Amino acid sequence: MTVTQGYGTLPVNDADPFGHEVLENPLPLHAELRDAGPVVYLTMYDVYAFARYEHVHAALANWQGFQSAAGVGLSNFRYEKPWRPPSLLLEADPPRHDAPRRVLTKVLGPRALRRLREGWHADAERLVDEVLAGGDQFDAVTSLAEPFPLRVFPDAVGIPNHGREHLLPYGDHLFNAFGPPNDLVAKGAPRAAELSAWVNAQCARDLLTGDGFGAQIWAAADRGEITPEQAPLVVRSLLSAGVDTTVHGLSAVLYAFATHPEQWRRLRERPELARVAFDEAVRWESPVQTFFRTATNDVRVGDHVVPEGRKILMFLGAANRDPRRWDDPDAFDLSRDPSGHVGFGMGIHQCVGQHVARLEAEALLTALARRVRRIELDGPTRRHHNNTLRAWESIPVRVHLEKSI
Ligand code: OVM
Repeated sequence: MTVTQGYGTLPVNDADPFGHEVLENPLPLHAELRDAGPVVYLTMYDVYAFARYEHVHAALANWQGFQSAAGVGLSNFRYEKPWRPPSLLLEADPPRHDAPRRVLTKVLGPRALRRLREGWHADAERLVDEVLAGGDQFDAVTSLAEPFPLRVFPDAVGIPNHGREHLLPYGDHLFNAFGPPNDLVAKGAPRAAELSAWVNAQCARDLLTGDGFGAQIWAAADRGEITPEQAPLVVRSLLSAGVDTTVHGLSAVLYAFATHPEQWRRLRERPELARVAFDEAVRWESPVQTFFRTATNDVRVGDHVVPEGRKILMFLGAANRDPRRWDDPDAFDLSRDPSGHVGFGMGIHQCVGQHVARLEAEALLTALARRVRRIELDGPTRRHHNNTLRAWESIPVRVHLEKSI
């Protein structure tokens, strides 16, 4: 329900953005929120919401006015104890945020990734060969989008093999925990301590291989760029933000191609479009749908004021399909320029791992495009509901192979 649209009155909305109906299909709520005005009050959670591109973008770019240190979930760290020690990156502001950020910017930067490129492309070719050897019908989520990041990323971080099955459930719970304490959080709660303890244990220096991202973070501590107390938490950020996000990003781009055969043809003609395709899928699907910020002052938005200390929910997915910013926003289209989308965030917190994600996508898409002429849905898809992530549980596909390879 949307009421009170009179002059000077704040638009309100009674929907539950974390309810199953919205998680199954958030697009109608997104349109409602964008159209209601630049800021909307969400009665269910006593928080404010931005859903238009202009306002989401501006707020994300303004860390002074919209802080992250009070948490980027519903829980306000000014009043509530966080369920795990706050992230030094995601849940921090300058100046504390900056040293850890500088370290990861270098460790995950385009130059640093060059040494991984060849190996990841070969890994993608091998995985695609294995999957296609099993037949022309498979699940794009469980056969490609999940196994590929799990094959390359934990090795790149340098964690041991044992226990890697904990990574996805940990991430799923973490991203649920940014939302309200609903059934999705309750579902993950029984294992949260165990999963958290396992993840924390993988951040210790002596468990990490000598040449991975993890070791490089510890080397930065040796150089005094961060403290030895900060190093394990920075490694934890990789294990927190680097697995589920890429799995659902890859699911998004595979679903997009399975439902847009003309775009797949285009990619096959010009495989160098793989990276643009991935960014367009991140815009189109917004695997990370929402994060909160907290107002550090009374902030004026149009005729309204968001009071100091209050939470504002940033609808990244709604901004990424705002017709005020994008032509034909619901179209997945490789000929558009998707840059400027807020699917990776914007400003000082913008995804520091985005080059890693793009490299994974490029490797998997080019390997698939080499061998697959056509990819199409082969049965009903199923969504996976998460308080923060827009995710697929199952995307059954059928492929038509290139004959000569
Ligand atoms: C972190 C973290 C966790 C989840 C998401 C994220 C999307 C970062 O622990 O730093 O960014």
